[in-house]
Amino acid sequence: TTIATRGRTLAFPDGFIWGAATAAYQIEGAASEDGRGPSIWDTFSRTPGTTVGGHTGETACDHYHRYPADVSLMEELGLEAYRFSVAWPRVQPSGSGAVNAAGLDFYERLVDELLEAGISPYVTLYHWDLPQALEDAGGWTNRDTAYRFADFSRIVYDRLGDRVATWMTVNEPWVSAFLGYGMGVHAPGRTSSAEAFRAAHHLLLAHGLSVRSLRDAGAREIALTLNLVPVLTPGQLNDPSLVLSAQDAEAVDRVDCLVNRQFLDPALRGTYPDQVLNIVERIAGLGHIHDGDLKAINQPIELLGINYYTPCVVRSGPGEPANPAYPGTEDIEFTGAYAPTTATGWPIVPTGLSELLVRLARDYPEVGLLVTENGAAFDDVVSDDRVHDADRTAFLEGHLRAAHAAIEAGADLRGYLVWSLLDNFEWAEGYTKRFGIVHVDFDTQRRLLKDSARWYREVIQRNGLWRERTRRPTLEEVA
Ligand code: GBH
Repeated sequence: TTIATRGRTLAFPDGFIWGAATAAYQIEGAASEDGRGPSIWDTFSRTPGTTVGGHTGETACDHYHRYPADVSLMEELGLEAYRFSVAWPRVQPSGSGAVNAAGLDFYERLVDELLEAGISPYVTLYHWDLPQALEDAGGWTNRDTAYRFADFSRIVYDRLGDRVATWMTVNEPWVSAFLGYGMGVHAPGRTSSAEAFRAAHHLLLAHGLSVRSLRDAGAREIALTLNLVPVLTPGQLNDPSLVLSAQDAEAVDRVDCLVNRQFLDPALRGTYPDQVLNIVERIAGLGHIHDGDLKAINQPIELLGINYYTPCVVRSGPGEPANPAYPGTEDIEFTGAYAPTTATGWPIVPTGLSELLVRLARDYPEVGLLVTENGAAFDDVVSDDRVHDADRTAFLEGHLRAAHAAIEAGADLRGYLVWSLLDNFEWAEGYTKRFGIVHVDFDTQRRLLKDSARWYREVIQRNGLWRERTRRPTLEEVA
């Protein structure tokens, strides 16, 4: 790919897609309206001690009622694509069988509103809000859930497939499995490593079965979205060419296998890495992986969705206390990084994105790449109806420069979707962490464009960045 660099613009390829993303439970609210059934996130967040401040998605951004105004905002920002998720319990209140017409109607209205505004809808079919009835039957530890998901996918496709071109199956199966069933900090709040591995496999199976049923129905652009994580040692953060000791190299490889290749390899190659199989066998046994599953999971897809926030920094042991999100790494130390962090405490490492994209292009050359989430929480301050979030703009700019570098190095990156359009219900953090480029006042539901949104609008307009870095904020502005 050669990229035109017109004058002072660092241009992205023609046709590069600019957009923003959200997820149903994080923005919709209206949790018990129009026949929506309960999801595991309703149950979990209503359980004392699970979310900061006891916050729930009961009202969230009230997007269920305010979607026309929100689409107008997107139009004002010049978004070309909007990635949202469909709440399974809105469409099938008990996860199987009866369809709730009002649920499908809502997504149809939203899609029509987007199309009228000239914005392409990118539909995610599962962003963590499993119908509670399915959880009561074992949730993602139950193989049957994968088949129910394929049915649900087909129901949504049959209603919207004539208007929606891009379909995404499951969002971040690693998070669902290991934070939901292993570590217990996400719904359904279970804490079993064995269950986490079974859930991971069934989420992959759900992806494969869903691709199959979407494809049979005529879908042309299908994606799997993963949280992908560059794994490296503290030393490599400072010097990427550093040669690692055999023990450190093995530690990096094992964590990479668990968080990245456990999902990439089955979906894109039809295999599990041996490292993963060894750990799964030891912790969960292999009985849940049936003959033919890897073939079912390995369906051709057009796009890989990449959610990138921060790298994972590790070195060889001692891993005390053990990291409950990574079973099988008791002899590995998760060190974190000495880098500036966002409000969630995640180190800011833009080069992680370019490394990731270049590596994916090399190791999985068949699939197109799309950044489906990238963004950051900061402690925004509203004054005089403005939010001067220079830190967020700098974060986004740094990561877009990294994305641009990866394209120049040959990565087939098709677009970039910022997380998130709106401040929203940030899962276990409740409303205390704001990722939006649009500020939301959760008392009044008033929306306010942050400075980062105004900046993003200009980036979209010029299909690129400025060659010279945006002026750094002064100390007074940061204070
Ligand atoms: C995404 O998940 C979700 O798809 C989205 O719904 C969510 O709102 C958004 O990110 C922001 O959280 O503590 O340094 O080890 C992100 C998955 C998994 C990314 C945990 C950061 C921990 C980093 N996250 N990971 S660290």
